[in-house]
Amino acid sequence: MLDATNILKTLPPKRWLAALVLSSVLIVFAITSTLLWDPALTHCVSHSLAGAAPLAPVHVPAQKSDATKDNLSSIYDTASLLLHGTASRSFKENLRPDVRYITSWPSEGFTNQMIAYMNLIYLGLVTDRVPIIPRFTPLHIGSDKPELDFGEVFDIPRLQEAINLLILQWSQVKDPTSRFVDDLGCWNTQNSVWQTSGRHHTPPRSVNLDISYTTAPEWIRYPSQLQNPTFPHALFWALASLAFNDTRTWTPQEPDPSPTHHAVLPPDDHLLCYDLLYYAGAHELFEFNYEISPAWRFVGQHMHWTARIQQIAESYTRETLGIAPHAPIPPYIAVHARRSDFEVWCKGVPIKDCYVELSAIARRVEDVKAELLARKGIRVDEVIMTSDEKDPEWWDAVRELGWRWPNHTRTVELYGPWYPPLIDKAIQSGSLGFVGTDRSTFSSISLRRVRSWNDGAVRMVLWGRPGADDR
Ligand SMILES: Nc1nc2c(ncn2[C@@H]2O[C@H](COP(=O)(O)OP(=O)(O)O)[C@@H](O)[C@H]2O)c(=O)[nH]1
Ligand SMILES: *[C@@H]1O[C@H](CO)[C@@H](O)[C@H](O)[C@H]1NC(C)=O
Ligand SMILES: *[C@@H]1O[C@H](CO)[C@@H](O)[C@H](O)[C@H]1NC(C)=O
Ligand SMILES: *[C@@H]1O[C@H](CO)[C@@H](O)[C@H](O)[C@H]1NC(C)=O
Repeated sequence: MLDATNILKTLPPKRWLAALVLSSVLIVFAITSTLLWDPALTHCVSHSLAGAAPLAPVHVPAQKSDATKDNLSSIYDTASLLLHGTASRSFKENLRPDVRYITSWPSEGFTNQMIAYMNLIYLGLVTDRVPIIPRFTPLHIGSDKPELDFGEVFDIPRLQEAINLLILQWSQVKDPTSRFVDDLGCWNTQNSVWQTSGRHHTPPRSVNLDISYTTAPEWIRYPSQLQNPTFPHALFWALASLAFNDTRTWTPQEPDPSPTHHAVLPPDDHLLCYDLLYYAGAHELFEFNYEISPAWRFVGQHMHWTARIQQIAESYTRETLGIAPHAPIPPYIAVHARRSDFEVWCKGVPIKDCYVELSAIARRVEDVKAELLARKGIRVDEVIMTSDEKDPEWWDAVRELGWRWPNHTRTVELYGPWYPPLIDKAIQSGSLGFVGTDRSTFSSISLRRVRSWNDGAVRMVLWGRPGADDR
């Protein structure tokens, strides 16, 4: 890559001055054009260059009504810009020809789905398309459980404003009770690695699609994963390039027929669709674990809880700490001890020697306290434990440390099956110090929130054998 400093190095000494003047002019020009940059204008320009018909803006309109913040109905106002009307029988009836859309499907537990949707929205930014986000789907908590709208959890108006991109939910596009099965052509980004398993990702039941998949080219993969693929990670910009025609010098594979109607459809250009974006990143595997994560920095950190989730979590926090309903919440440290089904990682090590140890957690809590005192001059005494552990003896040991935990006895009954972990996540994200369990995505995203939102002190505890966290 050539940048200003490299240009200087490659020139003979006498021409340095000229190059310096030239690069200064270029820098001034770059700064001026950045200052004058108008997202709406650039948007139109980039699309007219592509030779396509003029598109409706996918960005947040300049004159917003005052009612946008924390007002669920304003989400539906935004939909009126991007759809023909209210949720329809077939999604195709509702898409506007002058808007381009992008979508993808869920897999695994809540956090995996949240990461996949964060990546979907980031790819929406990268491709200038409106993301249509599926509901959270009960793949781990039992298929008899209800699906959950993204907008019930995350504050979409605030997100749209922060990232300057409009967002839709599938439940706005297609009536979730519609029995109509739409056909759609999508990219299969997983199969070239996990070929044998037939892992065709499916949308939530309420979206009701019959999908014809086209296997994406091999070069979407991380170079490091081509030879010895462990995880089917794909690169954001390689995925994005599938949305553009003018660089396409290759011929896509034949689409697989859809399972129900045996429709053979190339990947749709109006509603661009990928099977799964959980394994996507720019440079690192499982990139949400690292500060570099562009999906986190450009999207994830702007996915704040809805006011309702925030209020519920705060009332649980107050109850846990034993403070009055409207009293201010003191700074606290949150712990996430991920146990329950993590024995898959233990590989023969007995669970009692494998799972994250309380003594190791307690050491990291002390680290966090010390950092908060040194860095912020704040003494934090309160520690809130959150965990999926069921064993009452383990909880007795937590009590002996002087720590407390939210009482979820009535949470499912009051709010439904998604809420115990949601409330625990929101409690974690409100902490000034966070201690999580290594290899848990649940912990990892809470760690990111505490860093991005609260400038908090954070640690991950290692585990897998006795003394795993000794360092
Ligand atoms: N209520 C509650 N549930 C938890 C907690 N930790 C884990 N779970 C449950 O275990 C699941 C973990 O799955 P996931 O979110 O994908 O995270 P990961 O498996 O830790 O990477 C969650 O969705 C919860 O159902 C916790 O601290 N509190
Ligand atoms: C929400 O927005 C709608 C229209 O934008 C408005 O009529 C309504 O009063 C708002 N509700 C609240 C609670 O602010
Ligand atoms: C890509 O090519 C297809 C078929 O030629 C065309 O229908 C579509 O509009 C093109 N997409 C873009 C973004 O130009
Ligand atoms: C938790 O809540 C339930 C029901 O509200 C209550 O009966 C129980 O005593 C509470 N447990 C603790 C430890 O406070």
